[in-house]
Amino acid sequence: MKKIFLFALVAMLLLSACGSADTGSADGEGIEAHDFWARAALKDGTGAAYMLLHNHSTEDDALIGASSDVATAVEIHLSKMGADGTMQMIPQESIALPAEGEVELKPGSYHIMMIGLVKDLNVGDEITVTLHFEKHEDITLTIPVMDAADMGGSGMDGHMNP
Ligand SMILES: [Cu+2]
Repeated sequence: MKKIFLFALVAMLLLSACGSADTGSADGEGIEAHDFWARAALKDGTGAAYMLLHNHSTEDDALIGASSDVATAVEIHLSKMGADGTMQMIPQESIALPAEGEVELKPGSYHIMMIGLVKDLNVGDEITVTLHFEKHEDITLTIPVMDAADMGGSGMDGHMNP
């Protein structure tokens, strides 16, 4: 009995760890952000946020920026393996969101970089990040802070991660 209860509790925790924000209308229009999370990081350092962006509309769109009150600057980056075998980050002006397509922001690839954190981002905290799009209205997400090691992304962005 106790085992079953524990299993249910773990399942509940896992479910609650995954965010989803649908700003589209009931007929599945618009842009949706799924499975967003941010890596734990220290004050004055850099943090990163990841998510799946789904463009349900029949029009191409693009993520053109993001803002958050937890950092002095927020940029869109792409991590890429350089010729010398080290991970490099290249600032992006935008990420294309093709009509009826999806783009994954994940460790080792696209991410939202938060530079100059004004506070520690501890596992279990929640941060507010607003996404800006070329056409779609802003989407504001409440993003849970997770341990990157649990998300399969430790140290993959070329940052000095703890
Ligand atoms: Cu970065």
